[in-house]
Amino acid sequence: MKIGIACYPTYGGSGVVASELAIDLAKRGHEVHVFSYAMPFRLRGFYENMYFHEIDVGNYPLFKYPPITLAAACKMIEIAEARGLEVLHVHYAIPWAVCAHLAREVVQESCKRLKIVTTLHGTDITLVGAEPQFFKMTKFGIERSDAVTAVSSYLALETRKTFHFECPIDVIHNSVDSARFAPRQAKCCRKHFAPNGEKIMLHVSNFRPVKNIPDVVKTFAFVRKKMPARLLMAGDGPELPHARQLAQELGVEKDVLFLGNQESVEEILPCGDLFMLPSAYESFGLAALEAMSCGLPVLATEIGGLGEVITPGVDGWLCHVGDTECMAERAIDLLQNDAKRQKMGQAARQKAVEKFSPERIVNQYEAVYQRVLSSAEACAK
Ligand code: GMT
Repeated sequence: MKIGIACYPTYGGSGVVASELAIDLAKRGHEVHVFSYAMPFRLRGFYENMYFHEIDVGNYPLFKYPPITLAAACKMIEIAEARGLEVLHVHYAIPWAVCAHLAREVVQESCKRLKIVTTLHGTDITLVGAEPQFFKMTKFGIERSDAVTAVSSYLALETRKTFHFECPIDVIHNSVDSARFAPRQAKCCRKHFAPNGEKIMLHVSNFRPVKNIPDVVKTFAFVRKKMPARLLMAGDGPELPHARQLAQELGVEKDVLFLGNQESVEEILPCGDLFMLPSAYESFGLAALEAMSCGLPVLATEIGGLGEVITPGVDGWLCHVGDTECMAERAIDLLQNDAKRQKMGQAARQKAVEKFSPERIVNQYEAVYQRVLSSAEACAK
């Protein structure tokens, strides 16, 4: 198949999902064209059958705001016509689904069979899409797609409720490469981070407010009162300065290491004992899955799609949003009980390998592409 994939390039799960899918599809022999305004960070490297098309808005002085949506649609048209794209798979309804519909309207007759698959990752629906000014455009983007997929059953349900959307939504979870995200004793930098044998708690995110970063620090401060421990925080974003300040206020700044954006979190995760994701919302929680694949139990919130990733008492625990005492109690119990923690870590790894393998997930996306290509229906409706 000839497949176009549009996504955001920034640090975040949707770009990761889109990039890894593009690579796997190219490895399977499909011709894959990725559209974004910068190279997505997990796409780097050369892959046969894969092409990257940078969306360039130019710098025409008349434009106060460069028209990224039009630039993206123009790039899609150019490549759809030049390469005969069959499917445009867009990751986020806003703006990519809308760009894809515009492109389809414009392409030559020979490309009219171009099908549009929209994958919903969460914040497009729960935050951006439901904002009054974007609501109708997001609904349009979704309704005119030939197929819509969501990264969790929870998100599929939310989409139905928010947009009164009655068409089928394929639930296709995030995946993890368990060979890359794997427990690693030998290469681990544990001694560097915890030279005195302290236990290591970890958090990885883009430090947006939705990640509830202060709760990571508060939970750690509770734990630190009871036992020697270190907190590693990888990533960067608007909440980072606040987190530093809070660590200082709570007197734990010496034990909290802010690592900044890291391209290879798979080298850091195996050094830890426990992963924390206390988000206020999470449609799936790819960061949790990557930690599980490295053999770490996860402490997260009972929210969104996290219950589809973590089984409480088996491979982690879920607490109510904001309940840092619950998180700290669970953390202390696990950190003080090696056998229990290791058992949970093994269960986490096993689930990642068995349930969320890229092979399984890519098969599901391929099946969606095949279905839309063989269907005469123009829309998901
Ligand atoms: O979580 C983020 O800040 C990034 C965001 C994104 O749009 O890239 O991630 C979303 O998509 C991921 C991949 O499907 C999911 O695993 C994340 O749970 C989801 N984030 C939220 O729902 C907050």
